[in-house]
Amino acid sequence: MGDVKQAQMQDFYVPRKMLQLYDGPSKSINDLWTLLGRDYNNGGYIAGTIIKPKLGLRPEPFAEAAYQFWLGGDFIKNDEPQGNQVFCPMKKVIPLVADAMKRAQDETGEPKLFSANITADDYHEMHARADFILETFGEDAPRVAFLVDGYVGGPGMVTTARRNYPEQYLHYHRAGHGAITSPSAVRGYTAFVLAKLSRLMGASGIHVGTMGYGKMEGGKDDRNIAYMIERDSADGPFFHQEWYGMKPTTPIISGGMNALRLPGFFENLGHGNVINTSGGGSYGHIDSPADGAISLKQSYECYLEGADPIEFAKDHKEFARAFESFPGDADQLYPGWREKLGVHK
Ligand code: CAP
Ligand code: MG
Repeated sequence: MGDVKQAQMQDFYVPRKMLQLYDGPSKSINDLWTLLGRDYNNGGYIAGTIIKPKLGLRPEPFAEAAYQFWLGGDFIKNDEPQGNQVFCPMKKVIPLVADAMKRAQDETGEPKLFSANITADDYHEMHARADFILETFGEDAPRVAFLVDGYVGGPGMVTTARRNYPEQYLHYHRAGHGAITSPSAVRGYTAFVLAKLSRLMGASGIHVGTMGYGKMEGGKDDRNIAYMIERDSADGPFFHQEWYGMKPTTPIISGGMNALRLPGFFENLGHGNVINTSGGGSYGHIDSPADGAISLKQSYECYLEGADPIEFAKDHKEFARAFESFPGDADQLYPGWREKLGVHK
């Protein structure tokens, strides 16, 4: 191997017989659409957030932040360090989040989804957390997804969750992956390879970055990552892959996103059948987290209608207020927005 200076896996192909040896996902975005009362095949955009700030929130403010977002949005995930912290023990916060979900569902008349971080340092602890969460959510347990930091925990942790909790949507969070997938790395494998592997392992959804529209590394062509995991037949950078009916893995779009960045993102991807989690993009909305959530949904409507975002903002208040909430983005993406929207500050 001394002759090999650098080696980076950029693609791989799985023949049909080998494909059958893998679990693949047990649940998909189609199941989430059903839970949300939407069309099974084409349920559209799922507006989500991540509870922010990442660290420091005690159980009560944490659950309050969840409630405030759910008044307008669909899906909440824990942030990666939010599993079981001394200042916010899982046993205290989870009952409060379950109660917040119930109250938000009662208040809005809409089903809500929570992706609970069960990542732990060992197998038994992960199970204990998963069981405690399902028991605590009770009748709402079907609306709970499990978030596993699959890069940190490794494929064994993902498969453990896949096989033991096949009724839950399995959310693959990839924190840390950049150490080997960054385009600046000279060895390892790419984010494309990571995503393709995750479908084999049985992830229901995995983060695929923001294709250049958010805060992380990435570019427009990364839409191929999404196509490979969501389609039954797709082209990778080198190989064509047929999935022979293996369930799809949802592209989860996250990292520095907000309502202003989404219309371009949808345009580039060509659809909006994704889960998007906008942390800062929701909690940073000038009016409220619920207004932040509504602004995200409106940006999807704007895209579907093919409307000009500034024109659309004129009769969609929450979306319009996103311009004032994220003025740096507004200046860059929509020059002249202040005059056109009559905002003079
Ligand atoms: C996003 C996020 C997600 C990243 C993960 C964060 O927060 O919670 O964990 O998106 O990266 O901690 O940065 P914001 P990726 O919405 O506030 O930016 O999706 O690329 O795997
Ligand atoms: Mg995070």
